[in-house]
Amino acid sequence: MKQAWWKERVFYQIYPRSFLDTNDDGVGDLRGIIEKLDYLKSLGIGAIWLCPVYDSPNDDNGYDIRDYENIMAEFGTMADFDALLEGLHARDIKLVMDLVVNHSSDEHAWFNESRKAKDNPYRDYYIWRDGKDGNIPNNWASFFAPSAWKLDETTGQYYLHLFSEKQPDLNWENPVLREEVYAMVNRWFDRGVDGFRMDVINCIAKDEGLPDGSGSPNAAGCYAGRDCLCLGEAPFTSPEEGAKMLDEETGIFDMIFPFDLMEIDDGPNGKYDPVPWTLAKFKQIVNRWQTAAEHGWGSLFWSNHDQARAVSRFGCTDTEELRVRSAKMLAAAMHLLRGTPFVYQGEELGMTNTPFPDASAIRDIEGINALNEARISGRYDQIWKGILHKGRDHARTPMKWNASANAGFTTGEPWIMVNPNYVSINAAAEENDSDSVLNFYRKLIAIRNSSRTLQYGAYRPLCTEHTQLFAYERELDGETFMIVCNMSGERVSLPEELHGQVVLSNCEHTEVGVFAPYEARVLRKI
Ligand code: ISL
Ligand code: CA
Repeated sequence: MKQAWWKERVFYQIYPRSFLDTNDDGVGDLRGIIEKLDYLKSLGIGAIWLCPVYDSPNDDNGYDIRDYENIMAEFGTMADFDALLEGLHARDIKLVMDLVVNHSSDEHAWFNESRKAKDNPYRDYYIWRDGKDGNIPNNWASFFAPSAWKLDETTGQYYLHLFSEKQPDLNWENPVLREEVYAMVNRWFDRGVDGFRMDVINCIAKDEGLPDGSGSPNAAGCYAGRDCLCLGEAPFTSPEEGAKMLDEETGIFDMIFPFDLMEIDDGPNGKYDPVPWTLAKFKQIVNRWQTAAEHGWGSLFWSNHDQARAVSRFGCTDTEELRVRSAKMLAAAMHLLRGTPFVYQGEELGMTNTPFPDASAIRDIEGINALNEARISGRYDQIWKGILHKGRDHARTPMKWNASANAGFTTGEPWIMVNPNYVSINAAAEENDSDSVLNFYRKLIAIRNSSRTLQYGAYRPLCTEHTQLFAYERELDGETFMIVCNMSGERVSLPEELHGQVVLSNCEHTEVGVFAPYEARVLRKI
Protein backbone atom coordinates (compact mmCIF):
# COMPACT_ATOMS: atom_id res chain seq x y z
CA MET A 1 0.00 0.00 0.00
CA LYS A 2 1.38 3.37 -1.05
CA GLN A 3 1.82 5.88 1.74
CA ALA A 4 0.35 9.36 1.48
CA TRP A 5 -0.18 12.33 3.78
CA TRP A 6 -3.92 12.21 3.29
CA LYS A 7 -4.03 8.60 4.50
CA GLU A 8 -2.25 9.39 7.73
CA ARG A 9 -4.05 12.56 8.80
CA VAL A 10 -7.48 13.12 10.29
CA PHE A 11 -9.52 15.78 8.48
CA TYR A 12 -11.74 18.49 9.93
CA GLN A 13 -14.50 19.99 7.81
CA ILE A 14 -15.25 23.68 8.19
CA TYR A 15 -18.47 25.35 7.08
CA PRO A 16 -17.14 28.93 7.26
CA ARG A 17 -20.51 30.67 7.40
CA SER A 18 -21.19 28.96 10.75
CA PHE A 19 -17.74 28.69 12.32
CA LEU A 20 -16.88 32.05 13.93
CA ASP A 21 -17.86 35.63 13.13
CA THR A 22 -15.24 38.29 13.87
CA ASN A 23 -16.92 41.46 12.55
CA ASP A 24 -20.39 41.19 14.12
CA ASP A 25 -22.34 40.78 10.89
CA GLY A 26 -23.71 37.41 12.01
CA VAL A 27 -21.79 35.49 9.35
CA GLY A 28 -18.70 33.40 10.02
CA ASP A 29 -15.53 34.51 8.22
CA LEU A 30 -11.93 33.60 7.38
CA ARG A 31 -10.59 35.68 10.27
CA GLY A 32 -12.78 33.54 12.51
CA ILE A 33 -11.03 30.41 11.32
CA ILE A 34 -7.65 32.06 11.79
CA GLU A 35 -8.62 32.86 15.38
CA LYS A 36 -9.29 29.18 16.04
CA LEU A 37 -6.16 27.69 14.47
CA ASP A 38 -4.76 26.66 17.83
CA TYR A 39 -8.06 25.02 18.74
CA LEU A 40 -7.88 23.06 15.48
CA LYS A 41 -4.28 22.09 16.14
CA SER A 42 -5.19 20.96 19.66
CA LEU A 43 -7.59 18.41 18.17
CA GLY A 44 -4.71 16.66 16.47
CA ILE A 45 -6.20 17.01 13.01
CA GLY A 46 -3.79 17.26 10.09
CA ALA A 47 -5.95 18.69 7.32
CA ILE A 48 -8.95 20.91 6.74
CA TRP A 49 -11.68 20.53 4.17
CA LEU A 50 -12.97 24.06 3.73
CA CYS A 51 -16.45 24.45 2.23
CA PRO A 52 -16.64 27.01 -0.61
CA VAL A 53 -15.28 30.47 0.17
CA TYR A 54 -15.42 31.83 -3.39
CA ASP A 55 -17.44 34.84 -4.44
CA SER A 56 -21.09 33.78 -4.54
CA PRO A 57 -24.61 35.24 -4.34
CA ASN A 58 -25.30 32.45 -1.80
CA ASP A 59 -28.36 30.87 -3.29
CA ASP A 60 -26.88 27.57 -2.02
CA ASN A 61 -24.41 29.02 0.50
CA GLY A 62 -21.38 29.21 -1.76
CA TYR A 63 -22.11 26.09 -3.83
CA ASP A 64 -23.16 28.57 -6.51
CA ILE A 65 -19.90 30.24 -7.49
CA ARG A 66 -19.87 33.60 -9.25
CA ASP A 67 -16.10 33.96 -9.43
CA TYR A 68 -13.75 31.03 -8.87
CA GLU A 69 -10.78 33.30 -8.27
CA ASN A 70 -12.13 35.69 -5.69
CA ILE A 71 -13.11 35.34 -2.05
CA MET A 72 -16.70 35.93 -0.92
CA ALA A 73 -16.80 39.49 0.45
CA GLU A 74 -18.71 38.36 3.56
CA PHE A 75 -15.89 35.93 4.36
CA GLY A 76 -13.02 38.37 3.85
CA THR A 77 -10.33 39.03 1.28
CA MET A 78 -7.68 37.13 -0.64
CA ALA A 79 -5.17 38.47 1.88
CA ASP A 80 -7.21 36.81 4.66
CA PHE A 81 -7.18 33.62 2.65
CA ASP A 82 -3.42 33.71 2.25
CA ALA A 83 -3.06 34.38 5.98
CA LEU A 84 -5.27 31.39 6.75
CA LEU A 85 -3.25 29.16 4.45
CA GLU A 86 -0.03 30.36 6.01
CA GLY A 87 -1.36 29.84 9.54
CA LEU A 88 -2.44 26.32 8.69
CA HIS A 89 0.83 25.41 7.03
CA ALA A 90 2.81 26.86 9.92
CA ARG A 91 0.98 24.32 12.10
CA ASP A 92 1.51 21.50 9.61
CA ILE A 93 -2.17 21.40 8.68
CA LYS A 94 -3.03 20.89 5.00
CA LEU A 95 -5.80 22.81 3.27
CA VAL A 96 -8.21 21.09 0.92
CA MET A 97 -10.63 23.43 -0.84
CA ASP A 98 -14.10 22.68 -2.13
CA LEU A 99 -14.37 22.83 -5.90
CA VAL A 100 -17.81 23.18 -7.43
CA VAL A 101 -17.56 22.73 -11.19
CA ASN A 102 -20.63 20.68 -12.03
CA HIS A 103 -22.33 24.07 -12.14
CA SER A 104 -21.59 27.73 -11.57
CA SER A 105 -23.81 30.53 -10.34
CA ASP A 106 -26.15 32.03 -12.93
CA GLU A 107 -24.37 35.27 -12.01
CA HIS A 108 -21.00 33.97 -13.22
CA ALA A 109 -19.60 36.04 -16.12
CA TRP A 110 -19.64 32.89 -18.30
CA PHE A 111 -23.36 32.47 -17.82
CA ASN A 112 -24.09 36.16 -18.33
CA GLU A 113 -22.45 35.80 -21.74
CA SER A 114 -23.88 32.38 -22.47
CA ARG A 115 -27.49 33.40 -22.08
CA LYS A 116 -27.14 36.46 -24.38
CA ALA A 117 -27.37 34.70 -27.75
CA LYS A 118 -27.22 31.27 -29.35
CA ASP A 119 -24.01 32.19 -31.15
CA ASN A 120 -22.28 33.72 -28.15
CA PRO A 121 -18.77 32.23 -27.73
CA TYR A 122 -19.76 31.14 -24.20
CA ARG A 123 -23.06 29.55 -25.26
CA ASP A 124 -21.53 26.08 -25.19
CA TYR A 125 -20.13 26.49 -21.66
CA TYR A 126 -23.60 25.48 -20.45
CA ILE A 127 -26.21 22.99 -21.56
CA TRP A 128 -28.95 24.58 -23.65
CA ARG A 129 -31.84 22.75 -25.34
CA ASP A 130 -34.99 23.53 -27.24
CA GLY A 131 -38.25 22.63 -25.57
CA LYS A 132 -40.21 19.58 -26.72
CA ASP A 133 -43.73 20.38 -27.97
CA GLY A 134 -43.76 23.65 -26.10
CA ASN A 135 -42.61 21.99 -22.90
CA ILE A 136 -39.41 21.07 -21.03
CA PRO A 137 -36.77 19.13 -23.03
CA ASN A 138 -36.96 15.96 -20.91
CA ASN A 139 -38.29 14.73 -17.59
CA TRP A 140 -35.11 15.12 -15.55
CA ALA A 141 -35.79 16.30 -12.02
CA SER A 142 -33.51 18.65 -10.16
CA PHE A 143 -32.37 17.87 -6.63
CA PHE A 144 -33.90 21.10 -5.46
CA ALA A 145 -36.88 21.48 -7.83
CA PRO A 146 -39.33 19.31 -9.77
CA SER A 147 -37.65 20.00 -13.13
CA ALA A 148 -33.98 20.36 -14.01
CA TRP A 149 -34.80 22.73 -16.89
CA LYS A 150 -35.42 26.44 -16.83
CA LEU A 151 -36.68 28.46 -19.77
CA ASP A 152 -34.59 31.54 -20.51
CA GLU A 153 -36.67 34.15 -22.30
CA THR A 154 -33.77 35.86 -24.11
CA THR A 155 -33.21 33.00 -26.56
CA GLY A 156 -36.30 30.89 -25.90
CA GLN A 157 -34.16 27.87 -24.95
CA TYR A 158 -33.93 25.93 -21.70
CA TYR A 159 -30.79 25.48 -19.61
CA LEU A 160 -30.05 22.48 -17.45
CA HIS A 161 -29.71 22.87 -13.67
CA LEU A 162 -29.37 19.67 -11.64
CA PHE A 163 -29.54 21.82 -8.49
CA SER A 164 -31.26 25.22 -8.09
CA GLU A 165 -32.24 27.53 -10.96
CA LYS A 166 -29.34 29.70 -9.92
CA GLN A 167 -26.90 26.79 -10.46
CA PRO A 168 -26.74 26.17 -14.24
CA ASP A 169 -24.75 23.05 -15.15
CA LEU A 170 -21.46 23.51 -16.94
CA ASN A 171 -20.91 21.64 -20.19
CA TRP A 172 -17.91 19.37 -19.64
CA GLU A 173 -18.09 18.14 -23.24
CA ASN A 174 -16.67 21.53 -24.18
CA PRO A 175 -12.84 21.27 -24.28
CA VAL A 176 -12.42 25.04 -23.90
CA LEU A 177 -14.41 25.01 -20.64
CA ARG A 178 -12.33 22.11 -19.38
CA GLU A 179 -9.09 23.91 -20.06
CA GLU A 180 -10.39 26.99 -18.25
CA VAL A 181 -11.23 24.90 -15.19
CA TYR A 182 -7.87 23.08 -15.22
CA ALA A 183 -6.02 26.40 -15.44
CA MET A 184 -8.08 27.85 -12.57
CA VAL A 185 -7.41 24.78 -10.42
CA ASN A 186 -3.71 25.06 -11.13
CA ARG A 187 -3.64 28.68 -10.06
CA TRP A 188 -5.03 27.57 -6.68
CA PHE A 189 -2.40 24.86 -6.47
CA ASP A 190 0.26 27.47 -7.22
CA ARG A 191 -1.17 29.52 -4.39
CA GLY A 192 -0.41 26.61 -2.09
CA VAL A 193 -3.61 24.64 -1.55
CA ASP A 194 -3.15 20.92 -0.94
CA GLY A 195 -6.08 19.45 -2.78
CA PHE A 196 -9.74 19.64 -3.68
CA ARG A 197 -12.95 18.03 -2.61
CA MET A 198 -14.82 17.98 -5.89
CA ASP A 199 -18.50 18.63 -5.55
CA VAL A 200 -20.85 16.08 -7.21
CA ILE A 201 -18.01 15.27 -9.56
CA ASN A 202 -19.60 12.08 -10.85
CA CYS A 203 -22.46 14.21 -12.24
CA ILE A 204 -20.36 16.29 -14.61
CA ALA A 205 -20.73 13.78 -17.46
CA LYS A 206 -24.33 13.80 -18.62
CA ASP A 207 -25.86 11.00 -20.63
CA GLU A 208 -29.17 10.16 -22.28
CA GLY A 209 -30.16 12.36 -25.16
CA LEU A 210 -27.19 14.65 -24.74
CA PRO A 211 -24.54 14.62 -27.45
CA ASP A 212 -21.43 12.47 -27.47
CA GLY A 213 -18.26 14.28 -26.71
CA SER A 214 -14.61 13.49 -27.18
CA GLY A 215 -13.32 11.33 -24.37
CA SER A 216 -14.85 11.14 -20.94
CA PRO A 217 -14.87 14.34 -18.91
CA ASN A 218 -12.39 14.02 -16.11
CA ALA A 219 -11.99 16.82 -13.64
CA ALA A 220 -8.99 15.05 -12.13
CA GLY A 221 -7.09 15.86 -15.32
CA CYS A 222 -5.19 18.77 -13.83
CA TYR A 223 -3.38 17.03 -10.98
CA ALA A 224 -0.43 15.62 -12.90
CA GLY A 225 2.73 15.57 -10.81
CA ARG A 226 1.28 17.22 -7.70
CA ASP A 227 1.18 15.65 -4.24
CA CYS A 228 -2.34 16.98 -3.81
CA LEU A 229 -5.50 15.23 -2.75
CA CYS A 230 -8.17 14.56 -5.36
CA LEU A 231 -11.31 13.73 -3.42
CA GLY A 232 -14.53 13.22 -5.32
CA GLU A 233 -17.96 13.66 -3.85
CA ALA A 234 -19.77 10.75 -5.47
CA PRO A 235 -23.44 10.30 -4.66
CA PHE A 236 -25.28 7.42 -6.45
CA THR A 237 -22.09 5.39 -6.68
CA SER A 238 -22.18 1.62 -6.14
CA PRO A 239 -19.27 -0.07 -4.35
CA GLU A 240 -18.36 -1.74 -7.68
CA GLU A 241 -18.13 1.63 -9.45
CA GLY A 242 -16.36 3.02 -6.40
CA ALA A 243 -13.73 0.29 -6.53
CA LYS A 244 -12.91 1.30 -10.13
CA MET A 245 -12.70 4.99 -9.30
CA LEU A 246 -10.44 4.27 -6.34
CA ASP A 247 -8.07 1.69 -7.79
CA GLU A 248 -4.62 2.94 -6.93
CA GLU A 249 -3.21 2.04 -10.37
CA THR A 250 -6.09 2.83 -12.70
CA GLY A 251 -8.63 4.93 -10.78
CA ILE A 252 -9.10 8.70 -11.08
CA PHE A 253 -9.68 9.63 -7.43
CA ASP A 254 -7.54 9.29 -4.31
CA MET A 255 -10.70 9.06 -2.25
CA ILE A 256 -14.42 9.47 -2.75
CA PHE A 257 -17.39 10.29 -0.56
CA PRO A 258 -20.05 7.67 -1.25
CA PHE A 259 -23.52 8.11 0.23
CA ASP A 260 -24.91 4.68 1.11
CA LEU A 261 -24.52 5.35 4.81
CA MET A 262 -26.10 8.79 4.51
CA GLU A 263 -29.09 7.15 2.80
CA ILE A 264 -29.42 4.30 5.30
CA ASP A 265 -32.55 5.84 6.84
CA ASP A 266 -34.20 7.10 3.62
CA GLY A 267 -37.78 5.90 3.36
CA PRO A 268 -39.88 5.13 0.25
CA ASN A 269 -40.29 8.88 -0.33
CA GLY A 270 -36.66 9.76 0.07
CA LYS A 271 -34.63 11.62 2.64
CA TYR A 272 -37.49 13.51 4.26
CA ASP A 273 -39.35 10.25 4.83
CA PRO A 274 -36.96 8.69 7.32
CA VAL A 275 -37.18 5.10 8.58
CA PRO A 276 -35.15 3.62 11.47
CA TRP A 277 -31.70 2.44 10.42
CA THR A 278 -30.59 -1.07 11.36
CA LEU A 279 -27.25 -2.40 12.56
CA ALA A 280 -27.40 -5.20 9.97
CA LYS A 281 -27.64 -2.66 7.14
CA PHE A 282 -24.94 -0.50 8.71
CA LYS A 283 -22.54 -3.47 8.83
CA GLN A 284 -23.34 -4.37 5.25
CA ILE A 285 -22.58 -0.83 4.05
CA VAL A 286 -19.34 -0.63 6.03
CA ASN A 287 -18.15 -4.00 4.78
CA ARG A 288 -19.01 -3.31 1.18
CA TRP A 289 -17.10 -0.02 1.20
CA GLN A 290 -14.12 -1.33 3.16
CA THR A 291 -13.89 -4.03 0.49
CA ALA A 292 -14.45 -1.59 -2.39
CA ALA A 293 -11.55 0.53 -1.15
CA GLU A 294 -9.18 -2.42 -0.63
CA HIS A 295 -7.01 -1.46 -3.63
CA GLY A 296 -7.38 2.22 -2.87
CA TRP A 297 -8.50 4.28 0.07
CA GLY A 298 -11.77 4.98 1.86
CA SER A 299 -13.31 8.06 3.47
CA LEU A 300 -14.89 7.74 6.92
CA PHE A 301 -17.64 10.11 8.07
CA TRP A 302 -20.89 10.23 10.02
CA SER A 303 -21.96 13.63 8.78
CA ASN A 304 -21.14 16.74 6.81
CA HIS A 305 -22.75 20.10 6.02
CA ASP A 306 -25.60 18.35 4.16
CA GLN A 307 -26.57 16.00 6.96
CA ALA A 308 -28.27 15.94 10.33
CA ARG A 309 -26.07 15.82 13.43
CA ALA A 310 -24.47 12.41 13.89
CA VAL A 311 -25.34 11.85 17.55
CA SER A 312 -29.01 12.74 17.00
CA ARG A 313 -29.21 10.45 14.02
CA PHE A 314 -27.03 7.47 14.91
CA GLY A 315 -26.46 7.78 18.66
CA CYS A 316 -28.78 8.39 21.59
CA THR A 317 -29.78 11.76 23.05
CA ASP A 318 -32.30 10.50 25.61
CA THR A 319 -30.09 11.56 28.51
CA GLU A 320 -27.02 13.76 28.76
CA GLU A 321 -24.94 10.77 29.87
CA LEU A 322 -25.99 8.73 26.84
CA ARG A 323 -25.45 11.65 24.45
CA VAL A 324 -21.87 11.94 25.60
CA ARG A 325 -21.24 8.21 25.63
CA SER A 326 -22.86 7.48 22.27
CA ALA A 327 -21.10 10.41 20.57
CA LYS A 328 -17.78 8.95 21.70
CA MET A 329 -18.80 5.45 20.63
CA LEU A 330 -19.69 6.66 17.13
CA ALA A 331 -16.33 8.39 16.84
CA ALA A 332 -14.41 5.27 17.84
CA ALA A 333 -16.49 3.06 15.54
CA MET A 334 -15.78 5.25 12.51
CA HIS A 335 -12.28 6.62 13.03
CA LEU A 336 -10.46 3.33 13.34
CA LEU A 337 -11.81 1.76 10.17
CA ARG A 338 -9.41 1.65 7.23
CA GLY A 339 -9.55 5.06 5.55
CA THR A 340 -9.36 8.74 6.39
CA PRO A 341 -11.68 10.05 9.12
CA PHE A 342 -13.50 13.36 8.63
CA VAL A 343 -14.77 15.31 11.64
CA TYR A 344 -17.54 17.77 10.81
CA GLN A 345 -17.35 20.98 12.87
CA GLY A 346 -19.16 20.59 16.18
CA GLU A 347 -19.21 16.80 15.95
CA GLU A 348 -16.24 16.83 18.33
CA LEU A 349 -18.55 18.49 20.88
CA GLY A 350 -21.35 15.99 20.35
CA MET A 351 -23.53 18.75 18.87
CA THR A 352 -27.14 17.71 18.35
CA ASN A 353 -29.97 18.58 15.95
CA THR A 354 -31.59 21.97 16.46
CA PRO A 355 -35.27 22.25 17.49
CA PHE A 356 -36.32 24.55 14.64
CA PRO A 357 -39.65 26.08 15.73
CA ASP A 358 -41.14 26.52 12.25
CA ALA A 359 -40.36 27.05 8.57
CA SER A 360 -39.23 30.64 9.10
CA ALA A 361 -36.12 29.29 10.88
CA ILE A 362 -35.02 27.28 7.82
CA ARG A 363 -32.31 28.80 5.60
CA ASP A 364 -31.41 25.90 3.30
CA ILE A 365 -32.61 26.22 -0.30
CA GLU A 366 -33.27 22.48 -0.46
CA GLY A 367 -35.46 22.58 2.65
CA ILE A 368 -37.24 25.78 1.62
CA ASN A 369 -38.03 24.42 -1.84
CA ALA A 370 -39.20 21.10 -0.40
CA LEU A 371 -41.56 22.90 1.98
CA ASN A 372 -42.92 25.09 -0.83
CA GLU A 373 -43.64 22.05 -2.96
CA ALA A 374 -45.14 20.25 0.01
CA ARG A 375 -47.60 23.10 0.53
CA ILE A 376 -48.88 22.44 -2.98
CA SER A 377 -48.89 18.64 -2.79
CA GLY A 378 -50.46 18.50 0.66
CA ARG A 379 -47.50 16.71 2.24
CA TYR A 380 -46.43 19.62 4.43
CA ASP A 381 -46.58 17.86 7.80
CA GLN A 382 -44.59 14.90 6.53
CA ILE A 383 -41.87 17.06 4.96
CA TRP A 384 -41.62 19.27 8.03
CA LYS A 385 -41.16 16.20 10.21
CA GLY A 386 -38.51 14.99 7.79
CA ILE A 387 -36.69 18.33 7.99
CA LEU A 388 -36.74 18.23 11.79
CA HIS A 389 -35.09 14.84 11.54
CA LYS A 390 -32.72 15.21 8.59
CA GLY A 391 -32.71 18.78 7.27
CA ARG A 392 -29.35 20.18 6.15
CA ASP A 393 -29.64 23.17 8.46
CA HIS A 394 -28.95 20.98 11.51
CA ALA A 395 -25.33 20.90 10.40
CA ARG A 396 -25.32 24.62 9.68
CA THR A 397 -26.42 26.15 12.96
CA PRO A 398 -23.42 27.94 14.48
CA MET A 399 -20.48 26.30 16.15
CA LYS A 400 -20.87 26.58 19.91
CA TRP A 401 -17.79 28.11 21.47
CA ASN A 402 -18.95 29.09 24.96
CA ALA A 403 -21.98 29.85 27.13
CA SER A 404 -22.14 33.58 26.32
CA ALA A 405 -24.86 35.00 24.03
CA ASN A 406 -25.15 33.20 20.66
CA ALA A 407 -22.70 30.58 21.90
CA GLY A 408 -19.85 33.02 21.33
CA PHE A 409 -20.33 32.64 17.58
CA THR A 410 -21.27 36.27 16.98
CA THR A 411 -22.16 39.43 18.88
CA GLY A 412 -24.48 40.37 16.00
CA GLU A 413 -27.64 38.68 14.75
CA PRO A 414 -26.67 35.17 13.60
CA TRP A 415 -27.66 34.32 10.02
CA ILE A 416 -29.30 31.14 11.30
CA MET A 417 -30.52 30.31 14.78
CA VAL A 418 -28.14 28.99 17.42
CA ASN A 419 -29.04 25.67 19.03
CA PRO A 420 -30.44 26.71 22.46
CA ASN A 421 -28.55 23.89 24.21
CA TYR A 422 -25.32 25.89 23.79
CA VAL A 423 -25.62 26.88 27.43
CA SER A 424 -24.45 23.40 28.43
CA ILE A 425 -22.94 21.97 25.24
CA ASN A 426 -20.04 24.19 24.12
CA ALA A 427 -16.31 24.03 23.51
CA ALA A 428 -15.29 26.02 26.60
CA ALA A 429 -17.24 23.74 28.96
CA GLU A 430 -15.85 20.64 27.29
CA GLU A 431 -12.33 21.98 27.38
CA ASN A 432 -12.45 21.87 31.18
CA ASP A 433 -14.04 18.44 31.45
CA SER A 434 -11.63 15.54 31.03
CA ASP A 435 -14.55 13.20 30.21
CA SER A 436 -16.04 15.42 27.50
CA VAL A 437 -16.69 14.35 23.94
CA LEU A 438 -14.08 16.92 22.90
CA ASN A 439 -11.34 15.38 25.01
CA PHE A 440 -12.29 11.90 23.83
CA TYR A 441 -11.85 13.04 20.21
CA ARG A 442 -8.39 14.31 21.11
CA LYS A 443 -7.41 10.95 22.59
CA LEU A 444 -8.87 9.02 19.69
CA ILE A 445 -7.16 11.16 17.06
CA ALA A 446 -3.86 10.94 18.95
CA ILE A 447 -4.09 7.14 18.98
CA ARG A 448 -4.70 6.98 15.25
CA ASN A 449 -1.97 9.54 14.54
CA SER A 450 0.60 7.41 16.34
CA SER A 451 -0.28 3.96 15.04
CA ARG A 452 0.74 2.62 11.64
CA THR A 453 -1.53 -0.34 12.32
CA LEU A 454 -4.59 1.90 12.73
CA GLN A 455 -3.63 3.91 9.67
CA TYR A 456 -2.53 1.22 7.25
CA GLY A 457 -3.49 -2.12 8.81
CA ALA A 458 -5.83 -4.59 7.17
CA TYR A 459 -9.51 -4.53 8.14
CA ARG A 460 -11.44 -7.62 9.15
CA PRO A 461 -15.02 -7.60 10.46
CA LEU A 462 -15.74 -9.45 13.72
CA CYS A 463 -18.99 -10.83 15.16
CA THR A 464 -20.69 -10.12 11.83
CA GLU A 465 -24.03 -11.60 12.89
CA HIS A 466 -24.20 -9.93 16.31
CA THR A 467 -27.32 -7.80 16.63
CA GLN A 468 -25.92 -5.20 19.08
CA LEU A 469 -22.16 -5.13 18.73
CA PHE A 470 -20.27 -3.63 15.83
CA ALA A 471 -16.71 -4.95 15.91
CA TYR A 472 -13.67 -5.22 13.67
CA GLU A 473 -9.96 -5.65 13.86
CA ARG A 474 -7.00 -3.93 12.24
CA GLU A 475 -3.79 -5.83 11.75
CA LEU A 476 -0.30 -4.94 10.59
CA ASP A 477 2.97 -6.82 11.03
CA GLY A 478 1.65 -8.96 13.86
CA GLU A 479 0.04 -6.13 15.83
CA THR A 480 -3.75 -6.34 16.13
CA PHE A 481 -6.32 -3.91 17.49
CA MET A 482 -9.95 -4.81 18.06
CA ILE A 483 -12.57 -2.06 18.04
CA VAL A 484 -15.75 -3.13 19.78
CA CYS A 485 -18.84 -0.90 19.97
CA ASN A 486 -22.20 -1.53 21.52
CA MET A 487 -24.56 0.25 19.14
CA SER A 488 -27.59 -0.58 21.26
CA GLY A 489 -29.17 0.83 24.40
CA GLU A 490 -28.87 -2.56 26.17
CA ARG A 491 -26.22 -4.25 28.25
CA VAL A 492 -24.40 -6.86 26.21
CA SER A 493 -22.10 -9.65 27.32
CA LEU A 494 -18.82 -9.71 25.50
CA PRO A 495 -18.00 -12.75 23.37
CA GLU A 496 -14.84 -14.55 24.57
CA GLU A 497 -12.84 -13.78 21.42
CA LEU A 498 -13.13 -10.03 21.98
CA HIS A 499 -11.10 -9.86 25.17
CA GLY A 500 -7.88 -7.84 25.14
CA GLN A 501 -5.93 -5.02 26.73
CA VAL A 502 -8.01 -1.82 26.88
CA VAL A 503 -6.32 1.05 25.02
CA LEU A 504 -9.28 3.44 25.01
CA SER A 505 -12.80 3.33 26.42
CA ASN A 506 -15.75 5.71 26.60
CA CYS A 507 -16.88 4.53 30.05
CA GLU A 508 -15.30 5.50 33.33
CA HIS A 509 -15.85 2.08 34.85
CA THR A 510 -15.64 -0.88 32.54
CA GLU A 511 -16.99 -4.26 33.59
CA VAL A 512 -15.00 -7.25 32.45
CA GLY A 513 -17.05 -9.22 29.97
CA VAL A 514 -20.00 -6.82 29.87
CA PHE A 515 -20.67 -3.81 27.67
CA ALA A 516 -22.87 -0.99 28.95
CA PRO A 517 -25.29 0.70 26.51
CA TYR A 518 -23.27 2.50 23.78
CA GLU A 519 -19.99 1.45 25.33
CA ALA A 520 -16.95 1.32 23.06
CA ARG A 521 -13.54 -0.17 23.66
CA VAL A 522 -10.38 -0.17 21.64
CA LEU A 523 -8.44 -3.29 22.58
CA ARG A 524 -4.98 -4.55 21.81
CA LYS A 525 -4.93 -8.28 21.17
CA ILE A 526 -2.61 -10.14 23.53
O1 ISL B 1 -27.79 17.17 0.35
C1 ISL B 1 -28.14 16.24 -0.32
C2 ISL B 1 -29.39 15.62 -0.14
O2 ISL B 1 -30.08 16.37 0.77
C3 ISL B 1 -27.31 15.65 -1.33
O3 ISL B 1 -28.07 14.97 -2.28
C4 ISL B 1 -26.48 16.71 -2.00
O4 ISL B 1 -27.31 17.54 -2.74
C5 ISL B 1 -25.47 16.07 -2.89
O5 ISL B 1 -24.68 15.25 -2.07
C6 ISL B 1 -24.62 17.13 -3.54
O6 ISL B 1 -24.10 17.98 -2.56
C7 ISL B 1 -23.19 18.95 -2.93
O7 ISL B 1 -23.61 19.72 -4.03
C8 ISL B 1 -24.76 20.54 -3.83
C9 ISL B 1 -24.69 21.36 -2.55
O8 ISL B 1 -25.95 21.91 -2.27
C10 ISL B 1 -24.24 20.54 -1.37
O9 ISL B 1 -24.09 21.35 -0.23
C11 ISL B 1 -22.96 19.88 -1.75
O10 ISL B 1 -22.39 19.14 -0.70
C12 ISL B 1 -24.85 21.46 -5.03
O11 ISL B 1 -23.62 22.10 -5.23
CA1 CA C 1 -18.44 38.04 9.74
